[in-house]
This record gives sequence, structure tokens and C-alpha cells, in this order.
Amino acid sequence: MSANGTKKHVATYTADDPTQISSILQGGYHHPLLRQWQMEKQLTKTALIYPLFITDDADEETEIPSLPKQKRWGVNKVVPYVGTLIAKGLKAVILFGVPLKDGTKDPYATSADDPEGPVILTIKALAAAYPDLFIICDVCMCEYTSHGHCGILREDGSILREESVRRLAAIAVNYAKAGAHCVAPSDMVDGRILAIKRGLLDAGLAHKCMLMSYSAKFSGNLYGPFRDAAGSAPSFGDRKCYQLPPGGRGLARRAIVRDLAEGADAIMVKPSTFYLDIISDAAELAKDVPICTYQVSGEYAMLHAAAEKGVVDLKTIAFEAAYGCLRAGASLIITYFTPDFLEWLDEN
Ligand code: PB1
Repeated sequence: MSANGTKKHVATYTADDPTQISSILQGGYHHPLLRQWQMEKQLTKTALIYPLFITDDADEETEIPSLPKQKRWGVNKVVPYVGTLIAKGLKAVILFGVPLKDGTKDPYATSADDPEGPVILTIKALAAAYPDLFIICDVCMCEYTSHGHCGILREDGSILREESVRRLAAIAVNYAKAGAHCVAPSDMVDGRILAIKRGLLDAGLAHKCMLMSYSAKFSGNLYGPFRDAAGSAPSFGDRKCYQLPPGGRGLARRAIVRDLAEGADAIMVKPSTFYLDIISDAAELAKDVPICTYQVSGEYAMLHAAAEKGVVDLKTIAFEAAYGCLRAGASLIITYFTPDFLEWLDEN
């Protein structure tokens, strides 16, 4: 006890007390910069891929009620809009065609690669306006088929694999011919990766068009807002016989290994937050190629809804979801938050 009666602080380190040294972690993250240093992967603008819905009305710019802050764009409107995002650091987009005109849908998705259709016109317009923009095209049939499924159907409503794969490969090659830097088949039909890679090779385009496979894409309840936006809901049944079952981790592992062997240059896991273990599996099984994950419309809309209810802070939860994807092993994130992240990343 000191002269004025206050207790003198005496260091009380004892060698045999584990709480004194090795258990003290908080010194490693007490400062905001330290918390950045503790992150194995940082979220950067180059990791972001922005989904765009392109319709066949060239001057359309329509809000999507179930997908906050997202729009359906005509080619004349999307080009200037993308320019504002490129000015903030956007590097990559993924295009989804949304044909709304009568007569544009049939059982074979004939309009998917219409040279005058929204996707091919937009590839060309964006490539001409922004030569450095990386343009990915989703390859699927559901937006263009009268039945709303992702392939050509048999009489019994099941996917006719061979004909679907041939059609999907033709669509992919035509997008590549139009200037797409990457094609990303989201159909989940067995064998489409090999067929698309062969199609790109035969067209002399395999060296200049990346093939990103939605290898581990799960059926479930998280695609509703997208289907609203794209008008792509199946007219009957569901996609459970060609998208993976949510509990099918082994199936996802097998699909990842298969697609890599068939020539995929990148592997995608979709959705994201509910499937971080699958992202981790992909990073293990396909460790030598980029791993992408898609924060799908339902995930995005749920975070917005929670923020509107005051349950979460939108910016904070968006970053937390992204960190989860990066921590699990993704290096690329397709997210509708891209325009926000382009601004938020400049604020931090
Ligand atoms: O944001 C999303 O929900 C993406 C939806 C996704 C796009 N690749 C599909 C989901 C679905 O409708 O099954 C489209 C499938 N081709």
C-alpha cells in the first residue's frame, strides 16, 4: 500500500497462468487497420460482378419491385448507366436477357441468341462503349422458353439432355462471337460444359472466351425476385430435377470435379450465404481456378427487407455477407450490391 493509502499496481504475471500471455488476442485487432490486416482476403472492386437485366425494349428503364434498387434496362439506357458505374470502378457485368415482346418465347429458346435480341445487342454496345469492361453472359434457356425451364423438354416434362446441350452450346458460342469475354451456363444440364468448350474451340474462340460454370447451383427458395424480373419462372413443376438438392454436398463436389474436367475455367457456387461449405469445397477441389459465388436475388432482397425492418444495418450486413463468401474461399462475387460496394469501398 502506498503512503497515501491507494493500492499500488503490481504486475501479476505468473508463468503458469495461461490467461496472462498466449490467450491475449485483443491486441491484434484493437484498431480498425488491424482488423483489416486480420482479413486473409479483402473485398475489392475487381472481385465484384454486377448482374444486369436487359430487355427487348431499347429505351426501357423499369424498377423491379421485389429487387430493391435494381432495374430492367433497354440497351439505350443500360450503356450510359454502366458508364456511371465504371467511373466508380466497376470492372465486370453479367447479362441476363429478358425478352418481353410477344412471340419471343418457344420450346427451344430460339430468341436467346437472336442477333437483334437484347443480349447480343448489349454485348456489342457495351464492348464498343467500354473496351475494358469485362462482359459475362449468363447462358440459359429459361428466360426464352415458353415453358420456363432451363432446357428443351421431353413429352414427360423432363430435360432432353442431348438436344438441350447442343442448343446451349450454340447460344454460348453466339454470345462469344458477339464479343462476350465469358459465358456462364446456369442451366445445370449434365454435359453442357464439355459441349460449350468444344463449341468455343470449333469456333476458334476458346482462347478468348472464359467458361465459368455454375457447377454447384442449388434449387430452393432464393430465386423469386430474379424470376419476377426475368419472367423466367417455370410454367409447371420446378427445377429440382436439374438444380442440386440443398442438402447435396457430395453431388456438388462431384459436379465441381466434373465441370473442371470438362473444361471450366472458373467454378461458381450459387446461392452464397447458405452454401459457404460448398464454396469451401470448391476452393479445395478447384483450387487452381477462380471461385465465384452468386449472392442471388432472394439473399439480396432478404438483407434489404431486414434492414427496412431495422433488424440489420444494410451496409454492415452486406459487407459481413461478402466477408463470409471470401473467407469460405470465393475470390469473385456476383452481387446486386455492386453499385453500393463501389461507393462503400471508397468510404472505408
Ligand atoms: O439472382 C438470382 O436469383 C439468380 C437466378 C438464376 C440466374 N442464374 C437462375 C435461377 C432460377 O431461376 O432457377 C436462373 C436460371 N437459369
